[in-house]
Amino acid sequence: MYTTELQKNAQPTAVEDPARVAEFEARIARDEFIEPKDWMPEAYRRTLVRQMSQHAHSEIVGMLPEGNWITRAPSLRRKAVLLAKVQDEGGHGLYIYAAAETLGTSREQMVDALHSGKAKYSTIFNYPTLTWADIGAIGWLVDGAAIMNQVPLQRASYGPYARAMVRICKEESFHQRQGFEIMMGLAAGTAAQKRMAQDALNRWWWPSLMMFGPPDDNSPNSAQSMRWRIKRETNDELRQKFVDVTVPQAEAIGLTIPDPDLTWNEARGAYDFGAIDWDEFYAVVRGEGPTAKERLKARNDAWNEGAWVREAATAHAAKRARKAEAA
Ligand code: FAQ
Repeated sequence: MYTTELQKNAQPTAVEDPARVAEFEARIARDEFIEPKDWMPEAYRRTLVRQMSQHAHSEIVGMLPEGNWITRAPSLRRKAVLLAKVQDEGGHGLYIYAAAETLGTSREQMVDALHSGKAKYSTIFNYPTLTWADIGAIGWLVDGAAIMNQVPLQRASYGPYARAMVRICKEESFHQRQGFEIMMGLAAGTAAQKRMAQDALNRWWWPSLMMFGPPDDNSPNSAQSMRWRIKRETNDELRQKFVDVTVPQAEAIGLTIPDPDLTWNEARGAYDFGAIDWDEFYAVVRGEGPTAKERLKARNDAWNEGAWVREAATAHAAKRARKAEAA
């Protein structure tokens, strides 16, 4: 995959000055933000480019499953809200691409990796949106999971990433509520509407738990990312928190989490939940998800069809620059 290749192709770095490494680590220990012009170990830079580019791609590809429903939203209000949400996701992608560029990787390189199919993006966006209730389920569960993961990233050690997350989390919080409101309406509606809401929950629940990544004992990047304070909580810790806040929400609207093993564990003060199908997760990561080909084609088509806009904007900018020079 892309990131592994990036690491393989990297030139062996000169041995890093131990004094600089020690100073960097001391800054991390003091919880200082690392800024673009500060010295940082090459491996830290590569880890950030890996995670941030995957994150930005997820936001952009994440526009597609919901975009599918803009023309079919059941009312003008729902359409306006969904349109605004999908635009927000595009904005999130742009903030994170811009933050990742401060590490010396160009937007073109990142976008090329996505369009050629080399880059990873979140598994969750390789599932289809079959009914309107899926839009509710995405807002409630997918944005809910995204917030759980992104709140700690507001304190990630790399300043531009952490600051991008502050605004993103505010917007994601609105997205989560709009999704829950859709589900609440459907669950309190006709029997057919409630069935539709339950069906969407059944299909999106397990993929939402997979969003948090592999279990901690099989997460090759976690330990180092935690040491560098890029990640502040592990995949399993965040997954557990998500289950614990979401189960009571489902109960409040009369929907059932599709997990026969779900039980409240008094001693842990947390829910025990059933086994996740990690074979499915790794298959989706490998690009075998139900809508993987469709998503990649949609991104490539949008890029190719937008070529004339990029060319026109570049020509206009060049004209303005020439005028400014002549003045
Ligand atoms: N999908 O060692 P770890 C959103 C990969 S934004 C695909 O645990 P790490 C907004 C991982 O990259 C959703 N691949 O890795 C929205 C690594 O591969 P690599 C995205 C996954 O980085 C809502 C390998 O497995 N959010 O939803 C996944 O320490 C609604 C081993 O894993 C972010 O990206 C996965 N689910 O932890 C938009 C948040 N999980 O790179 C529209 C930032 C793992 O070695 C509508 N990212 N992999 O080749 C993170 O917090 C972390 O990168 C994790 C993974 C937690 C995702």
